[in-house]
Amino acid sequence: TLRNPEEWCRSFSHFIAQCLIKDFETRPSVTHLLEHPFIKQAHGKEMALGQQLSTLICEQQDLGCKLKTKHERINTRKTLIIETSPDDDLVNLEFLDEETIIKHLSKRYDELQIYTYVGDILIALNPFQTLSIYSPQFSKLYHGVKRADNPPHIFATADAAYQGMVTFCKDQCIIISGESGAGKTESAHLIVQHLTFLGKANNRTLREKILQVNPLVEAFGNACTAINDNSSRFGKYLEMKFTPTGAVMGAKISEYLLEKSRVIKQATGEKNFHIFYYIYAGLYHQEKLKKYRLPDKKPPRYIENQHGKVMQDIVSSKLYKEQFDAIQDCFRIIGFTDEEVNSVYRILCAILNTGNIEFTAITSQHQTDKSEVPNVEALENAAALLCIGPEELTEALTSHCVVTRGETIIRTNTVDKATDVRDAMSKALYGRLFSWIVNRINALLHVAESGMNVGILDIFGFENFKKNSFEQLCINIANEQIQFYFNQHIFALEQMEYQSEGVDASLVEYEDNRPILDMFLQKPMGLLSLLDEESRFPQATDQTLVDKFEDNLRYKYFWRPKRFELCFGIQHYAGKVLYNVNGFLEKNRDTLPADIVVVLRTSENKLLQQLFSSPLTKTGRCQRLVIKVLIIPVTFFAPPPSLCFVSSLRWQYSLMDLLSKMVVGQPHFVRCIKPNDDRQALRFFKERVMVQLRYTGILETVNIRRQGYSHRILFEEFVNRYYYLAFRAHQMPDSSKENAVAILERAKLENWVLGKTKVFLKYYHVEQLNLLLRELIARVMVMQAYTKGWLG
Ligand code: AOV
Ligand code: MG
Repeated sequence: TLRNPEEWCRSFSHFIAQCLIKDFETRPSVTHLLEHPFIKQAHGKEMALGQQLSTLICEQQDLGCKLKTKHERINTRKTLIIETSPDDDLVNLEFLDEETIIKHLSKRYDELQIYTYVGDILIALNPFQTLSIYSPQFSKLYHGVKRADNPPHIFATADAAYQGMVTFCKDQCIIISGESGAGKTESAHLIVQHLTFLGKANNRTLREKILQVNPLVEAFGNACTAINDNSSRFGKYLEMKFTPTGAVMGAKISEYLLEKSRVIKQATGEKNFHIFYYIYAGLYHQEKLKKYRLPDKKPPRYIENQHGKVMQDIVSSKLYKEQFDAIQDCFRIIGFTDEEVNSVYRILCAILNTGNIEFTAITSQHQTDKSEVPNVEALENAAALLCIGPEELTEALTSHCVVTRGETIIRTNTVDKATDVRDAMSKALYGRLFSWIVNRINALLHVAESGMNVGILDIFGFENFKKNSFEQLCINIANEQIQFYFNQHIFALEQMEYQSEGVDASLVEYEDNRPILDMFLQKPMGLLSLLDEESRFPQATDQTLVDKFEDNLRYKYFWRPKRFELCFGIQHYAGKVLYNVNGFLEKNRDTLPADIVVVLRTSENKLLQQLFSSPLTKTGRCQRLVIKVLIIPVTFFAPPPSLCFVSSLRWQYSLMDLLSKMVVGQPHFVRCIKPNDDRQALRFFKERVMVQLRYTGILETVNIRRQGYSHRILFEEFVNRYYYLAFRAHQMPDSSKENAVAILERAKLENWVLGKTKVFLKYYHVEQLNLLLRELIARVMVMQAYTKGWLG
């Protein structure tokens, strides 16, 4: 039912259409299509359209000698060997154990083949060096072709998600996991890069905007840690939105659990969020430190490195200055107004000044709990940048209101209390500013039309430092959740389905981390519930908290070391971690005094007003961030249905949201592996890799991918989806088991299995079926265009 050539072009099987449009960009006339050898052949007889076309495109476009000599091994290092090999997919190996897997990965890593498949899962070894395998030429190579035709690549995963979305009109999600520094964030960037290529809208501006999203939010949400110079200190879920024909039309980003405490304090050898260094160096070079009321002799305390690094280190860094310019470009390209950007800078500089505010005790005969600000300049600077009165700010920092029996009493703050209030204000300002930036990006990249999306999940990786605190606990629990989600998808759900469908497939044993998750999340006696409960008692201390944990958590994954009073240990899926409870209660309470909110609301700065516009509770106090209980529907984790997932409010935006989003899409997994801890290229430490393979269950994954059937499709859905392959368009066959078999046989597939209600397929079957379908649709459409005379 096509009406005109344009429509034909538009609705032509996405893969083919894009290739053609690209190829005919310079000669747009439809009649020119006739000259294309592909069309000539199509007019002729049978052909494997997709395959031939991709070869043609490869030949015609100048992809450079590398791609032309696709089967020629290029031995110079740093150059990808564009040659497929039997160990591209570990599932293909005849003999398999841990040693063999390591041997192959190590050999591949030496040859700079950092990617390897385990069935449909991609293993990515961190190369710790720049590789030349992400150029536009490579994007073209990984575009709608059969996966086995090219070596494994992160682009192939992006392509699989994209093709899955276009072919089945189903949302997809790509889950990237791995420990800190393993390469998740880099992988996420590469996926976004390739998806923008695949979904190439004619709108170049949109593409550029989307590509600026990651650098911008990472400037605010990433920092240098002991493990990774660009460590993500928040979880990020980026959804790329596409039209039904697969053109990119927008993006949406969700943030999870920003590590706000970093603003006020960093562990030894670590740094604050990147943006603070960028802005300080940038303003210094633009000679604007004065305008933003920043000290020019000594960097502000929040970014002063504890190891005596001085002013010069920050301002002489070319990188910081360049990054500041880049961030300004990001803001501009995405569409922030100058006024907004200026407000953002003012708030950042206000935070830096706030950190410089000091307190000293006023001791008089009657009072010992009073404090004052000796360095008024820092306070005045902060107040001026925030457009609030300095007296009001001083009041809010050094005293607080208490309402008892309808009476308001003003109490003074001790030095410690005032310091806490100051830091709480800095954290709140930064946290809210970060959320505002994310929301603003979403508004600027907003798409009204409904479409489909590919989501990319990149969270903070599993962490185990010398000293681990509340932040590491949050990060590691989130990673436990991701591991659980992986296990559910790869093992549990699959095996349950074999049983219920009466399919005989040998069960693979795997390490189930559900008991550890129960220990954290169960109500009312899980670790998080206990923490929330203790946070409610004003008299509670870190000591009472850790005692409470010990008394209540009777799990083999929990222990209390004798030598360290305020510590407890957890046996996580990825290893043992010792946590120090110092500051746990305060961090969990995450309170912001109402007095601060009240004064910030008086600001004349529009952005600041917005940041603090959420309602106060009836008592006049700002709503506390703890002790609100949420129940995550158990359907997120299909079996078993008995468990309730409970979490405090600060988790509302993290795990629950994160998992609920992922659950709706078809998942694709990327497992990042760190080959060494020295961040050195070409160093493959067997032991280190072995540990990661073990705890991520790679060996078990190989087994289940080899024996198992990763795709289980209802007969009805299967017949609806693929009936073209065996029936004529007008036939509309019943969605019966027999018709499903007819399709499978016609497609000449082997090794599939039938259940009671579903077809059980290996991951490569689906790829084959989709390719056949695409070729067929393309063929039909070319023929239609001919019949209508558009091509001749
Ligand atoms: P992460 O996201 O997994 O850690 P990153 O993606 O930040 O780790 O990677 C750490 C570093 O490894 C990067 O800064 C790069 O130097 C290098 N790297 C990773 N992947 C590649 C690649 N494909 N090509 C070149 N270099 C790479 V964390 O966010 O700490 O959990 O919280
Ligand atoms: Mg990261």
